[in-house]
Order: sequence, then C-alpha cells, then structure tokens
Amino acid sequence: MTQEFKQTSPIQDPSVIHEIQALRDELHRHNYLYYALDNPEIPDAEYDRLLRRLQALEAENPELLSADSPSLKVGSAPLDAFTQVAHKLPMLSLDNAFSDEEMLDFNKRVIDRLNNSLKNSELDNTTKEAFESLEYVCEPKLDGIAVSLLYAEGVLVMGVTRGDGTTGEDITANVRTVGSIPLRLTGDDIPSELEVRGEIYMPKAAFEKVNKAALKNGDKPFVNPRNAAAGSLRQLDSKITAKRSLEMCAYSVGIVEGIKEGVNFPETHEKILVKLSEWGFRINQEMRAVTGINACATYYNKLSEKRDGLPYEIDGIVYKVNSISLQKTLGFISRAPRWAIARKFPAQEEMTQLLGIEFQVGRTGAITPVARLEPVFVGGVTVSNATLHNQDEVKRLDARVGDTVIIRRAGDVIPQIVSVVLSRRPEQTDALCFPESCPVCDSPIVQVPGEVVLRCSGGLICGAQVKEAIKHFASRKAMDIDGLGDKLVEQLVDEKLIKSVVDLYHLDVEAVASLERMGKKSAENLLAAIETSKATSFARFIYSLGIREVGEATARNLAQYFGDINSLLASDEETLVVINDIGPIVARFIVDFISQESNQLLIKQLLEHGVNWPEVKKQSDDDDSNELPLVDKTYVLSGSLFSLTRDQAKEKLQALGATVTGSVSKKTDYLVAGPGAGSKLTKAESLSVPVLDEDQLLALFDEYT
Ligand code: I6G
Repeated sequence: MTQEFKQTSPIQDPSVIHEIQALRDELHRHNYLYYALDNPEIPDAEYDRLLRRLQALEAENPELLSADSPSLKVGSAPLDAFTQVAHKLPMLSLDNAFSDEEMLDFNKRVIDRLNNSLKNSELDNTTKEAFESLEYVCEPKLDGIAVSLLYAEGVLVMGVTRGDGTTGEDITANVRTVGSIPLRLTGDDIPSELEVRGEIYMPKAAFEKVNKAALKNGDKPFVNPRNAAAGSLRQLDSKITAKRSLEMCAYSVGIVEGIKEGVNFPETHEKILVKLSEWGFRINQEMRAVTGINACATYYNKLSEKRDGLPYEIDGIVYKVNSISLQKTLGFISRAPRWAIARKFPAQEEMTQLLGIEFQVGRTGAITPVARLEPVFVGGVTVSNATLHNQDEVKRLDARVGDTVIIRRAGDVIPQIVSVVLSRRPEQTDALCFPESCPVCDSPIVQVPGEVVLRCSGGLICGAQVKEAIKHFASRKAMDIDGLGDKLVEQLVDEKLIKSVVDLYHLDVEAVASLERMGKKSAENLLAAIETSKATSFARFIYSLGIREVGEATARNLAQYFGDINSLLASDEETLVVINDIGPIVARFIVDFISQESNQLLIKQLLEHGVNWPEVKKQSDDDDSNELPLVDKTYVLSGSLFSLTRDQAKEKLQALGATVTGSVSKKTDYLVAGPGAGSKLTKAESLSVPVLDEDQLLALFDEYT
C-alpha cells in the first residue's frame, strides 16, 4: 500500500516524506482491520494519534497531499461478501475535539465563518451578534456502526453500512431484523424518498449475554459492544443477526425527496429528530438543544457522570449547529461537516508496555498474576498494574514481558489487559509460566479439581496469607481497627511483632512505637483502636475470620441462625445448607474451617482476649426468616446521607432483613439516593426502580423499629 508523491517542491525533507508514507501505510492497515474485518488491533486513542500526526504533517507540507491519504477517507473499503452500494450523498464522519480548548476553537471557527459568509448579506448586526450565543444540539455519541436506511413511500427498501463513506455494503436483510428499525413509517407527511442515518449498537446487557454464550461454546468473545454490533450486522445469515438484540438510534437524514405539498420540512436539527421519532424511529433520550458553547460544556460534564449508568456504550458527545440553514452556510471540509464536532471522552483503552509479571498470594492462597506496566493514563487515571486474573486468562491473552498491550479502564472497574498488539511483539519473548511453588513461602502450588485458580498450599505458614488474613480481620467491615492499614500490617508481620490476629491483642506500645514512621502517640492510638474493636457484633466477628466465600451477608445469616459461637462451631453441612444463601460449596468451606483445631484455638483465644458482642436473638428452627419485614427486598444506596453514614444505613436495612447490593439492576426494589447519587440514580430512573430520599428511609426505620 504505497502512494506516489507528486514532488512539486524541490527541497523536501526525506524524513518527513518517509514518516508520512509510514503513517499512511499504517492507517490504511488499521482502517482495514477496524472497518472491514471488525478486528481492531490498536485502541481508538492510538488510531486518533496516528491520524492527527498525519494531518499535522500534511498541513505543514500541503505539496505532499495525496488523494488516497487516509486523512481524507472515512472507514475502509467494503468486504466482497455483500453487494456494494454507492451512497447518493456521501456518509461523512465527524471531526473530533479532545479538550475544552478544542471545543472553544470549534465554536470560534463556526462563528467566524458565519460572520464572514454573511458579511455582505442582508443580515443585520443583531442577527450576527446572535451567533455569539449559537444554538447547538447535544447528543451522546453511541459506539456502534453508522448505517443509512432508505425508505420509498415510507417502506424500508435498503440498509447500507457507511463503508468508506462513498460506497457501503447492502445489509438490508440484516437491518430488517433490528427491532427498533421500522419496516414501515407512520404519518401522512413522509417524503416519497427518505434516507435516515443513525447508529446500530449493541446494548451493554446484550453484549454481556452474547459474550457469555461465546465463551460457553468455546468461541472467541467480542472485544467490545461496537465489535459485537459490527460482527452481528455482517452475518450472511440474518437469522443470526436477529438473535443479537441490536438497536438503532437515528441521528440525521440524508436524501429527502418528494416532500408532500403543504408540508414544511423541519428547519432545525432538533425538530428533524422529533419528526423522525414521530415517524417511528428511536432517537436518543439524552438529546438536548442548548444555547452557547458553555452550555455544551455543562452538558458534557453531566453526561460524563451519567455515562456508566447508561444501558449502551458512548465514547463522546456530538454537537451540531441546530439551524439547518446555518448548517448549509457552514458546509463541509474534506471528510466532515463544519457544523458538527464529536467531543471525545478520555480514552478508556490505551496502549502500553508490559514490563514484568508478578505473582501475588491472596488471603485464601489464590495465586494471581499481576502485570507491571509502563505507567499509562487511561480512563482518567494513571495505571501501572493490571490483574491477569488466573491461568485461563493468561493462556487466552498470551501476554509476554516486552509486549505492547491494550489496557482498558472503564468507570471504577479495575484495569484489565484486553489484548496484545502482536504486530509489535519483540523478536525474543517467552510465554508466561506459572511457578510450581509459592513465591512467598515456597510451599507447593496446588489446583483443586474443578477450580481454575491455583493456590499456595502453605496456609498460615505462608507469610503472604498471614498478612492478608490480618488485613481482612482489621478491615472496616470486619473488626474495623482504625489506623491499622495494609502497610502497617506488613510492617508488624515483617518485624515479627505479630504472627496471627490474636497477637494484635498483646502488642505493646514501645514495640509498635519503634516501627518506622510510628511514634509513641500513633502507637497509643493504634492500641486504643485495637481495644475498641473488641466490642463488635457476632456477624462482624464471623466475617472477620475470613472463611472462604463467607462475605458480610452470609456472616449475618450465620449469626442470626446460630445466635452464638458454640452453636456455629457445632454445626454440620446438613444444617448449614438450610440457611438462606448457603449452598453445599459454602457449607463445605465453613465446615472445613470450623473443624480445624488451629481455627478453634484462634477463636477461643480471641474470646479470651475480650472480643465480645451483644447477645443475638437466635432464630429458632421453626422460625422463618420471612418474619423480618424487608426480607425479600433489595436496596441500593447512593450519594451522601446527613443523619447517618451509608454503612450505618446499610446495617440497619440488613438488620430488617433487606439485601443491600452495590449496583442497580432490574432486581433492585429501591434506590436510596442522597446528593451526588450520579449514575446509579440515572440507572434507577431508566429501569423505573423507585427512589427513596433520606427522609423516606428514616421513616422506614421508624416504622419497623
Ligand atoms: O458518526 C456519527 C455519530 C453521531 C455522526 C453523527 C452523529 O450524530 C449524533 N452525525 C453526523 C452528521 C455524522 N456522523 C456525519
């Protein structure tokens, strides 16, 4: 893929020619991988950087411009499998902005151009000044596939992909299967020939379902919802497309011919969208017309907050000048309209170097490979580590030290390695091997049949497991020892001041004060916090023991069921499986734990040191947990509360039998929302989950206590 340069200038820096050539070749290849094969190799952010570099070099060296430069192109040539169709009106793409400054530049360009174009026109100064507060329409930019739909006399006759912007692929049979694409439009004002453009996308929930099924069948999962949508649309058998739960959102019109007599076609973008909705299309519910560029920035900030809670992926906001007549005045430049721009969110995927891999040992001995990365700014934070989860994931990725990898960080989710850029793999690399013995205590690493995870068999002789067990014991939701953070636990163990959680209760001030960065006062505070922690609840105590798969909710159920520690210690699997939420596997873990003498001794010693809790009203055998008033109800808490902390509210709800979860879903009965509730509130509203404010929550507590 090389181009001939027309060498019009005699003095031309060969390194510039070479760089332009290399960038064009590389971009052509990525266009093909992305648009034609739905198999992108680099993140969008890297693609944008390459394209921008090419555009900058071409702007500095206009004599090197070439008609087939990827900077002038949208997408890639269509695949042969589908019939090719030339668009009657080219399907362009949008210019991007990555910062507030670039948005201000865009607004200035628009206003200057409108003023210049209309300088000699009949417009008076008042109208010209009005450009300073121009009206824009803001819409989320869905991460999907752009399509053109042709309607003749209101009937869908063809669906075409964008392709290279000039020619696309005929995917009519497939678009007909998309529920939100009307086969026949409703209304008596439909033009005889109408082209509607929009984005076909796969909602997040459908994407998860498709990938789950792919993994189950041993197929390769899709890398993201956009790829899943593209792959689903490119099926030669439209029955497969029909099963993929695709959606379509209309964002503009193309060809409009044969408008009925007496009908006025809408004169603003907003009104066109409303008209499309009347005719039967889905339009984006977040669409808003705003005045001035500052209002565009406010919209951007609001949508950034809502983003995680939206049921579909978006990668930015599209702003369009609302007036169609001003759009016409502004016109187009090479590959994009001058009257629109896409303000991109910070990239959620970036490329970086894999510097090394370490194996971490968790509380239960699980060995987790962790990738050490060249620090990279992604999803709004700098990331230098990413978990590789387990050996199945390591095998799937085949990431090697020295590789260029793609990192994804979306929302608050921990960073993940998505894939390896194989074309950038150095010559000498070795596949990753799991160690055979624990990197901390050298005990053999074992795999329980049926489990994916590898574990250190060292138990409490393994320093790493001891440290993790103590960190868990001290954590906020367990014994809540104020000031005993991870670093301090590591110091205490490394300095051999403690070997188990029991040792915490006979620490002396001098020894603690002698630790690095500790003084007498901090040591006294720590010991006071350890003392305070002795007064706890039975549920917290059970949770703090760190029994496998016994989280807060299970610990609470155990506490309520048994009421006292001796009954719990005397239980067996048959009894345990009767309890809410406890199945045979968890029952087995509990029995394994309580039958070990070392654990029985640990519990005895903790009680001897004064760990205590208020008496728990034991649930008798014939007692039914349904007697608790909120037993079948699921609550989510979001935002801040004034009269109590979220944790206190959670404990109170749980004491009334409610389940409290971290995310809103169709199964949520109520969202309790305080100020700053953000994306959870948006999600609750979109799922019609009832929302309670703090007063209503307090009234609920009053009612039941
Ligand atoms: O790629 C696009 C996504 C969304 C668009 C677009 C859009 O509006 C919400 N609008 C235009 C005019 C174009 N591409 C060319």
